[in-house]
Amino acid sequence: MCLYTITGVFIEKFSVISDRMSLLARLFSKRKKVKLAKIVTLGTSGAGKTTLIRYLETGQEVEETDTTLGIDIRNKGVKIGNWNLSTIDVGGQELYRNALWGLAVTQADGIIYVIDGTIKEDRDPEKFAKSKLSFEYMLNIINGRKPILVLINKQDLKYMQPYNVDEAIDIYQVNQETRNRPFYVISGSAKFGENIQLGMEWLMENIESLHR
Ligand SMILES: Nc1nc2c(ncn2[C@@H]2O[C@H](COP(=O)(O)OP(=O)(O)OP(=O)(O)O)[C@@H](O)[C@H]2O)c(=O)[nH]1
Ligand SMILES: [Mg+2]
Repeated sequence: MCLYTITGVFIEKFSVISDRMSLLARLFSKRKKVKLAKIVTLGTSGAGKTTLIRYLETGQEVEETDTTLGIDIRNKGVKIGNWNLSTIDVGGQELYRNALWGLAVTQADGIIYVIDGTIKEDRDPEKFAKSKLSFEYMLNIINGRKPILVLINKQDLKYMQPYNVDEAIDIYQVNQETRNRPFYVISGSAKFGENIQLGMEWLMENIESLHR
């Protein structure tokens, strides 16, 4: 009898607590779920990959950066909407390209390929050839479904007359149909954050549709 009463009170209290817990659970489930994704930045040395990541982390103009030696992985350093992004920033020097790019892209949900728009064929044919070669290298190592945001960077350096989007698409042959890939090409400035949000929105939408 006594045991029954105690058990009855316990059950009653437990059901009140569990009701409250389910209310909390329902409230929390209404909050947008935080999602995780991994972004890899690729491009020749000096193109602006690290600068771009610093901009995404801080939203502020980026001061000088050091060249990346090897791979710099930062966990959840970048937040965009309800996404937490881990960034895998790979050095663009040839040594790292050959040894590490292939490894890094296997981890990627999305790729940001940064091209220094001020590297032009007439001004610096050697750097230009290297820049084109690196772009082709990247396409050869990436699985065709992963979205690739291409940033034609350093548009703030007006006096250098950087390539615009149409010129870059033509020169680097960034053609969605012939290359059969999800590309999006933007021109902008990693240093000042120009146009970066637009590009990131496209990238996250495409990553999201792959996750569905
Ligand atoms: N004016 C201008 N300078 C930039 C921009 N993005 C990068 N830079 C400069 O370009 C140089 C190289 O930038 P990084 O971001 O270190 O280049 P990276 O691609 O990470 O190079 P590696 O680490 O060697 O592969 C630095 O002096 C940056 O300040 C930009 O949008 N505008
Ligand atoms: Mg770097």
